[in-house]
Amino acid sequence: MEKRFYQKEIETMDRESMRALQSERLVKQVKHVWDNVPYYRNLMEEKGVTLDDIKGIDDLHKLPFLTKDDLRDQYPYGLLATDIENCVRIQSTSGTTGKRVVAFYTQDDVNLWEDCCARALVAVGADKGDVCQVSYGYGLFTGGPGLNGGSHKVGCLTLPMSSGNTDRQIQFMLDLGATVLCCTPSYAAFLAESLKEAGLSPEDNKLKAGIFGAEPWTEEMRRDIEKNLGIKAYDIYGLTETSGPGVAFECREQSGMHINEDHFVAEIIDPDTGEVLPEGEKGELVFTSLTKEAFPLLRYRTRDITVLSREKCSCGRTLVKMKKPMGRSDDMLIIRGVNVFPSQIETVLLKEGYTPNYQIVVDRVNNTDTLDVYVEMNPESFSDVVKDIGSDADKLAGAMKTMLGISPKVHLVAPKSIVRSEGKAVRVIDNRKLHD
Ligand code: DLL
Repeated sequence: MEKRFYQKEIETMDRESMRALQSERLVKQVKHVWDNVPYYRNLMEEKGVTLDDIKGIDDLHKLPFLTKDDLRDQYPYGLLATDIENCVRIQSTSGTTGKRVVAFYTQDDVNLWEDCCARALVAVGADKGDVCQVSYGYGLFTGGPGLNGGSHKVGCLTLPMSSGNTDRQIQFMLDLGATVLCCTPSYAAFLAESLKEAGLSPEDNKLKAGIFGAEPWTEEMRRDIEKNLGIKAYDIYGLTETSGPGVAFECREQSGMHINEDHFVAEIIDPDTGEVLPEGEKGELVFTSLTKEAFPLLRYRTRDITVLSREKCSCGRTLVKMKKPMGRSDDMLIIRGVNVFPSQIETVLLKEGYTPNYQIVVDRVNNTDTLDVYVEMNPESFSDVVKDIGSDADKLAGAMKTMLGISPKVHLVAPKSIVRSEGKAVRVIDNRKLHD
């Protein structure tokens, strides 16, 4: 019979036992942080919280929040909770030098992270004998390494393709008979199109399931990918700060992602007040790690907006489910899987001698994100008609690529031609319509 669970006892644990496990682990995790991370200990002290106040999961709300700014401030070692000699790995967020967050892992941390990814793979039907094509990027990005490790644990034959080189992806997919595909949803859609262009139909590949995440995607996109590749497409969620993919994963029911609650406790808060909201209400997702050695995070504000649900799931898992993230409470954009902040674009413009009058237009064409940046020229360069506007735009695009890691299309426009709004400037127009 097909295996349905990777760690059945945990994945189907009754609520009371899970809360007891979480309580026990939380107390230990908080002590570990208190003893080893002076920065967080200070935050606790400022809030008047001591170790005695944290007796179990019901006391979680007493702890102070951590934000991405804390992580950046403390770059690189400020939140490390173990000697660096005990660490065997770092991973980092996509984005730029200024915005990078570095996460550290001990061997045990890697092990538990890979278990989480293995749970996701087994939930979609992967098993020994499957051929798992991992087409997330390998390297600092967590997607490739995480699913690679999970695939090994399940016993699949792992194809560590990394992203890009579509011809080779297709060649291995077909020649080696890949049955499970792991990549971003936009790359899955692109692969599907490329197969079609090569005159291949869904029956020509052996794929049965795909695990797609790292960026928002819609139900329509899911249906398209399923039809064009002839597979079932599943969502997976995670963030570098909390280890990477596998914090939450979809099961056969395809209606939200089960959170690996034995390793990560989820709360939903009001992003404006920080108040914890009752289960079922929409708000910002906050995670507390329970088992991490090197880089534990207590009450980390993800900025992702979602809803939690404890409705019974037909797959038999009792782990709480989160809906697809419905946007973010900060201004971060995810473009082709890369985290982009409008402020980075502004920094480049100012550095290159432009005014900060700009507008970012993001769209999705043929399932690939596009990034157009409209920038007003200075009156001086505008009157200089002989100047080659095209080469100026290319130069600016190059500088932005260096900062962002992805190439925008830059359009230099006449001074004062970008509409000024009365309130906050509308810096970003996102036409991707990824959410209801
Ligand atoms: O994207 C980890 C990952 C890799 C997840 C592979 C799934 C698959 P970061 O680069 O740190 O880590 O970006 C984390 O990406 O806060 C969300 O805003 C967004 N995100 C991740 N998964 C999803 C998803 C990886 N399934 C940020 N749906 C998170 C929507 C997602 N957004």
